[in-house]
Amino acid sequence: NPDVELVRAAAKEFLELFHAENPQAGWMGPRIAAVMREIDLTGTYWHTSEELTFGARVAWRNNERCIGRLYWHSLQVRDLRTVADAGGIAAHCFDHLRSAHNGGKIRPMITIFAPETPARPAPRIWNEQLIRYAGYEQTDGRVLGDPRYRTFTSELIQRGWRPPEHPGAFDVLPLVVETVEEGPQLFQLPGQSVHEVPLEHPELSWFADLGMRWHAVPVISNNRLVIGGVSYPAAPFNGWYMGTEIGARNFGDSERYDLVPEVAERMGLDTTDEATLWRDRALVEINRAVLHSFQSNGVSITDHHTESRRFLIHLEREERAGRSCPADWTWIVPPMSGSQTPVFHRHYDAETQVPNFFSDPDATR
Ligand code: HEM
Ligand code: NRG
Repeated sequence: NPDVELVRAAAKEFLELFHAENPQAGWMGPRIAAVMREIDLTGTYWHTSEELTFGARVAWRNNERCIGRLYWHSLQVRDLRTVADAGGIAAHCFDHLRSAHNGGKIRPMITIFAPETPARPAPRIWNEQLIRYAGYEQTDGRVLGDPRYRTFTSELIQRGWRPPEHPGAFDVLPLVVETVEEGPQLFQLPGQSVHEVPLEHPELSWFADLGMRWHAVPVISNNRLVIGGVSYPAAPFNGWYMGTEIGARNFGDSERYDLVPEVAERMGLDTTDEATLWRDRALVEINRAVLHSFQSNGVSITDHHTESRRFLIHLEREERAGRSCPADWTWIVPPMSGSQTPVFHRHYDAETQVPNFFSDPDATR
């Protein structure tokens, strides 16, 4: 069976890496032999909790798109592989949000639910992140809320989700957890799990009147974690935000909250002439507001200059450890002031390494 051969090869490669980097774990010979027997019998195998923790950390270390990898070794791993029912998964996701928020001092964390096995398909989380805002298509064709989730929002409504009586621009969507036995199940997030930061600007007092806000913790919930030939489709993880993700993309993109024209208008800029760089000037102020508001609310956040410098330190450390560090320039370079950050001015290794996280189109509808 070719599938089983692939699992055997991937398991062997991972266990060799695990033992090479964890000499205290003892000799790998007996462990590899036991895993090969287990794969022959069941088509898969069960990681020890040390293997699981190491595998999740290395998946982060290997992810080409992430600029925040300097702290890969500090990832906290919650082993919840025995949880496979929709209600249990939702409840533990809400715990994850509370515990990762940690009063504002955000902890990088991953919760790993039941793996894919030949005997039983793994549970899945449909949402791209645990906290996402609804996007409602209005009669004039405009969208109230986050246009990125317009289709997802209408599907949830069809499946019985009732939006608030007065829909707003920041309505938190319910979590959808699917298992083979139960099908997709919807869960409203409890208030204590949703921490948000209202936005204000350090100088422009009218900025607060825009009524913008964003959630404190980004928990990506639709990536597949793959370790040594074992696949964990439900393994939500978080770090903290880099300001540009919110200020430049979520608020700046014309397909998202599209705030640049309105802010430029309120700043009194000449928007009839591109050469005044009104877009750039407004974008900077939106990003200042994001960093300022998170900081004054005591919520962890990083700016793109600091994070770029840290990433270069990470690259140096990886090189010193004798490892290549794959990176995708198009994801690493921040979406504003790229050439002002050191990550812009260099090339990166490109080949994909495992363990890793894979964007999983299956998991999102
Ligand atoms: C992507 C920063 C922690 C895994 C990204 C991106 C940024 C970022 C800026 C690009 C996002 C985009 O352009 O949409 C950070 C920071 C962290 C952090 C500042 C603070 C600790 C983590 C952790 C993990 C992780 C803990 C996993 C354990 C990833 C992955 C992607 C990513 C898989 C690609 C996501 C995708 O394909 O959409 N990160 N990250 N990051 N990060 Fe990190
Ligand atoms: N841009 C997305 C989040 C992507 C991942 N970013 C992180 N990940 N910082 C957004 O919601 O804007 N993380 O694990 O910290």
